[in-house]
Parts: sequence; structure tokens; C-alpha cells
Amino acid sequence: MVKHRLLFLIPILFMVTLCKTRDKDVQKIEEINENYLEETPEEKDNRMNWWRNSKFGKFIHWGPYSVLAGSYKGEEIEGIGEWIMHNAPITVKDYEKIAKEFIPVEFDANNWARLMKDAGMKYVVITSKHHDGFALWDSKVSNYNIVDFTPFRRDILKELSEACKKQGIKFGLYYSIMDWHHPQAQGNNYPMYNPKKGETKVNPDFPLYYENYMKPQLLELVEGYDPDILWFDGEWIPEYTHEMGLELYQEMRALKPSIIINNRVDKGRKGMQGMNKEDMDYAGDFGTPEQEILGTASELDWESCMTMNDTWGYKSYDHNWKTTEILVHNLVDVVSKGGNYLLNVGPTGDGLIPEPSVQRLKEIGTWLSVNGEAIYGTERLANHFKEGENIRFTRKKEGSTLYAISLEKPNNTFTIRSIIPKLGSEIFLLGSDEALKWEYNEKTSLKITIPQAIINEVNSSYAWTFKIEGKEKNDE
Ligand code: FHN
Repeated sequence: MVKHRLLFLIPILFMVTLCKTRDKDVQKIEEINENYLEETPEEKDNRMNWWRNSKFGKFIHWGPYSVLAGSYKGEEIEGIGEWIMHNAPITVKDYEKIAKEFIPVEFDANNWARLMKDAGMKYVVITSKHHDGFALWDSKVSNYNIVDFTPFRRDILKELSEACKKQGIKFGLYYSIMDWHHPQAQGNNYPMYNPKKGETKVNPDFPLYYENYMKPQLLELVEGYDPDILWFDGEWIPEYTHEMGLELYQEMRALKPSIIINNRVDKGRKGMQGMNKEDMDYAGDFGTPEQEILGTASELDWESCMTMNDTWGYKSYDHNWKTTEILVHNLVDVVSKGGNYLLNVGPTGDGLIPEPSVQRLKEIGTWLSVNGEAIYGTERLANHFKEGENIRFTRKKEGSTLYAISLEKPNNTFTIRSIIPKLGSEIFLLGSDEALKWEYNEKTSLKITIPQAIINEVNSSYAWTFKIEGKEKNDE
């Protein structure tokens, strides 16, 4: 712990120095006397509260790779769309030519924000800069950005952040620590990304990129676009260290103390499972399972990020879309285990959201318009996140309201064993105002009777929510 405290001093001194050597228009951080790695549980609860209540957000992967749409020189390229610069025989110079063709004339930030709102998404995280190094904002640090480098000349992040504010959607920025374009990051060793088996080379200039490029870009992002979330990625490269992670976390929090930062700002992540190793303290406010959901409930903050098909960045021929039923079941499963669900959309190079994504977002929004009270602002049960394979539970944070969400259409009787209903209370199926008949005893547990007319009236799809006053059984 002592080492920890000493580490804390480095960024403070550095941050004050950094500000003093910057040009005049940068916000001066006069004094930092806060160790953000040691905030109290109450302080963290207050900061995380809106995020924990939100439960459902949109991930957006968008950049020059969207123009290629998974193909290069007429050949379909294996792998996720946003990795095409790595997976195809594309040099940095070749990719710069593609970046100049990133002219998303169909982009309509207000339309995107309305679609998120209608889908019931409470926050968005967009790739401000992915591994390809291309910036979707008017960066003063580098001209390799949408305003200076392309004829489009519009600041995508500015337009989207303003549109999200209008819709009351919190704004998050993804930023890749790994950078295949910058010569001091990986650019000049770009081919090292196809290292011979077991070979790893470390770019000795990375600390220069980290100090003189990455941090100034993050400074302009936090000051210029006021994000509520910083979603780091690409932290696995050998050049990036735990010390850098601790320092970066402190400096970003010092810039905006209320900001929420994922665990990929540091080196603690256990691969795609996403939660931190327990071997030491790592920076970051929430774990980031990727393309998977924790097997059981967690008391830690976590967010599962997933694609709707098989790619984050747009691929014209990836038609392997998950059904809306699967997407709703994923959301319910994640929330019952205490997590958030960050569902990805990969817009086209023109700036359109693929129609299958639009359709699914609208269908999820319709389901949430009826069942949202069982999702937003809820918390997991202490002992049961599920019963059998097809019932998930959530609860209101205050009072005795519990929700039993059936992942399959209920018959005319529905049995729940994990809940003790309050005597004399009413039970409803969300979507209907008619109280349902129910009986309870120790042996048969809770048995609810649902008239066919109500099942027809609710006319739900994907999942059915019973609202119950009571408490969970204490058995494990
Ligand atoms: O390499 C990236 C990938 O392109 C994508 O951005 C995902 C989304 O979380 N993260 C990394 C893979 O773990």
C-alpha cells in the first residue's frame, strides 16, 4: 500500500507540470489534492449511481474501416471489421488513402440519438479513436482526424454529444491505447502485429506517444466533449504498463472527478472474461466482459459488451444477426446478475445504421416500454439471480417489490419457488393492470394463475415480467 501512495504522487506533480507547459487555452488544474484511487465506497456509490441505474447502453464502432466494410481490393477479409488494417495487406499509407474516403454524408446525429432513446438506451460509448488511430473529432493534437483529413470536415463527436444531450442520453468515449498509425506507438513497427510465434517487440518510443500524443488527445476530449464515461481499450500491448494505468486514471479523474472509467485503463483485466485479477489493486471503475456474460451474479460493477452480429465495425456480408429475443434475454440475464449491457452498432461508411440493427433496437425499445421498471434502477437479489433456466429476478432498490422475469411464455399457471409473497399483496403481469390470483404455501411455493385473456392482452414477446411484493427465500 505504501508503494501505492508514492505512485499517487507522480501523476499529481506531472499533471501540474503538464498544465503549466501547455498553451494558454488549456484549463489549468491549479491543484490536485485528491487520490482518486482511494475514494470511499460512499463517494464511488454517488459517482456510479446513474451508471448502475442505466443498465442498457449503445456501443458504436465507426471509422474508416466502415468504408471497407470487411473487404479489401475485392477480397473478403477474415476477422472483425475494425481490424481490417491489421488483417488485410494494408500499409499505414494505404489506410490513410482509405481514411480520406470516410465521408459519411448520411450521418444524422439527431436520428441516431432518437433511435437510442426509442430503444431504451440510457448512454452511448462511441469510438473516438480505435486501433487505426483515426480521430472522429477536430483534434488539435494531430490532423489525422475527420475534420482535417477528409472532405467531410464535420466534428462527429461534437454533433453526437449535442444530440445525446438533447435526448438526455449520457455520452461516453472509447479510446484505444494501442495505435497502429502513430510511429511512436506501433506505427513504425506495424508489421510487429504479425510477430513470429512467441516473438514480441516493444516499441521504445511508446512513452513519448503516451505523454505527448495520447494524453493531450485525452485532455482535449475530456475538456472539449465533456464525456460521462471513458472506455479504454487496447491496453494489452506490452508497451503499456500498470504504472501508466494508475497515472492515467488519476489524471482523467482529476480533469473531471465525476467521470466513470472502465478497467481497461489499467492492466488488470482477465482477457475477454473482463473482470480484474485479484493479485493487486488495479485502476478502473467497472469490469468489461466482452461477447460474454458473467456465469453468476457479481457484487462488483461490470458491463457486458456485445455485438448484434459477429463484428463491431461494419461488414457488408455479416448477416449473422442475433434475434431480438436473444438480445432481450441477454439484457435480462445481465441485469439479474447486477451488470449493464452495452450493445454494439456498426454504422456504414456513409453514416447509416444497418436496417437489421434498427429493427432490433426498435423491438427492444417496445419490450422495455412495458417491462422497463424491472430493468432500470433495479438491483440483483442477494441469493437468487435465477430459478431454473428460464426465470431471472430483479428488485427495486427500496421497498419490497420484486420482479420475476420469465424467458418463456407462461402458461395459465406459473410457479415460483424462490420468493415468499407478502400476504394480501397483489401480483401483476407487466402490461396488464389486472391483479392475478395467487396462492402460496411452503410446499407448493407461489402459484400464480394467469387468465388467457391477460396473456393475450399483454401480447408481449421475448420475456414476461411478474411484479410481486415480497421477499426472496434465504436459502442459497
Ligand atoms: O480489439 C478490440 C475490438 O476491435 C473491439 O473494439 C472490442 C470491443 O470491446 N475490444 C477489443 C477486443 O477485445
